[in-house]
Amino acid sequence: MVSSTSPMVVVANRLPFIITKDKDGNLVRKQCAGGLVTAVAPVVVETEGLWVGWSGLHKEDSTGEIPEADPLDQSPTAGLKSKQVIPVCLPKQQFDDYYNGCCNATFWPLFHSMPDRAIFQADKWEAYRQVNEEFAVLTVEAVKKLKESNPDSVPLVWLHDYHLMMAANSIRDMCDNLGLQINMAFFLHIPFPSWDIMRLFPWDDELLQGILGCDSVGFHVEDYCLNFIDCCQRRLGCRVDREQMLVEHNSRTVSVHPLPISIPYERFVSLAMKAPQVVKNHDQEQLLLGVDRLDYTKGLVHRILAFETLLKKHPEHIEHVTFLQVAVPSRTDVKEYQELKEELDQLIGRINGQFSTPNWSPIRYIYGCVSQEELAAFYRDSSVAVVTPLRDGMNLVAKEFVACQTGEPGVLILSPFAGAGSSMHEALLVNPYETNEFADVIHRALTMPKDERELRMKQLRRRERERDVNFWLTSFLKSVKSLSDDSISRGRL
Ligand code: GDG
Repeated sequence: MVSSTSPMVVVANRLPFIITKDKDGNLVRKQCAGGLVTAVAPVVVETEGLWVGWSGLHKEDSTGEIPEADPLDQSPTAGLKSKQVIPVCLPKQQFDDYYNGCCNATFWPLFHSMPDRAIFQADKWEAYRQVNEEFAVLTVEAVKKLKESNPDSVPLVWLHDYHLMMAANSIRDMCDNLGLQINMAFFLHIPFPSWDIMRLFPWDDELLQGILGCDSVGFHVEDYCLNFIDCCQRRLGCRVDREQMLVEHNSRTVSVHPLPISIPYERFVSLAMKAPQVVKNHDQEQLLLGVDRLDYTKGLVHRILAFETLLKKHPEHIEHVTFLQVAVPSRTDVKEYQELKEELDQLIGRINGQFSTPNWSPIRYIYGCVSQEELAAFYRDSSVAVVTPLRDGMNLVAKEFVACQTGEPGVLILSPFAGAGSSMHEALLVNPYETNEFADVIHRALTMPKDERELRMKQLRRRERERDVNFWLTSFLKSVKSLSDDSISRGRL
């Protein structure tokens, strides 16, 4: 039976920390503060489980050694001993073909319903399959290790994201051959596209079968679940039950679950309560905020054009509103991302040149990563957060913003094309492609009466507090528990 005490093997593209060398050449852990790590690392620690992933080093530069945590380390991974970490080390070229060539050049745009940007290349797909095989071999090693120390346990293997959609069947076959009983789940952090988009991928049948190798499959929202079920039915001819969200494949029944990810809510609240003010504003100046990885799915250009339209339509905001955009460098070695950065630099330069006055510039632009403390202060001190991706699995920034709104209540503007849009009903929803309407919505947010802001923010905060990242994790554990309780794998449709 699966419970939170079943030892867990988390398998993700990356380890929960990066391994680098300090100035003396010693290996050290560098923390990555993502929501996934914060939520899942403690469960791996608690269940004495294992984490399989890429360490940040290539085979050419790695001995496979994992440093222990620094004794002063307070992060969620501090309790993770080096023997609980299984690093995946790949030759640089193979990693590049898998990661840049297939994950980011094919699946990222395709799954975000931007097929014109997707590249389909047989050799990159082959590299993806080989790397997934490598992950599968190391995952089975992890399962063996857990079984040695606890022979009666049924480990729970949890595969994460679009990097690992082809590992499950190999893991299952190898475990079956060795007589090792496991439960296996997959969670996708990005959208799952409709059949019309998925069918463009030349090897869509293999991919779907790859995911169906798991017992349980999770997506952020119901729409993505239904897209997946639809693809399985139409491409593979599977029998499906949309109401119960079940798919029958190879005499097994796979259960599908909407599991909306969230944030460590209380952590953001306490960061916001403690953080000093970092943005110095003139009296009565309002701050609009955008925080994103610099990625074409995040709709940065559309947002800035809407802000320009606002300044033209409502010149009363000139010198009274500043737009602060934090853009975290991402995939900087990829041409498309370099071009997007160029486009943004030019656009922001043009708008600042056109509207700036001696004491004010409309856009403050940070190209880089700020600390989480600073980020919490930005969230807290902004009047309006503009979270308007063209497409996004969930979007955690929207949730972090409301958690940090501990002072004067602000307004969240949200795109309906983010997973978060399907539950954060009190946000102002806007289609980022409709520039004029978008500008009007920003104006409405900036001029919204306090009682309306309060009402909306209170409800948004209550929902996010109740449905935080622990709620997500508990829901996931419940979904895999019901799996073994119902013996779904014997076929129930
Ligand atoms: C993928 C899916 C899904 C951003 N700037 C800074 C910074 N951040 C942090 C934010 C937030 C995270 O990065 C971004 O999370 P998102 O959810 O917005 O987006 P992706 O990175 O695309 O994540 C997404 C997510 O997976 C989880 O399943 O929601 O849809 O695409 O946590 O706070 N953090 C710091 N400095 C910054 O400058 N410290």
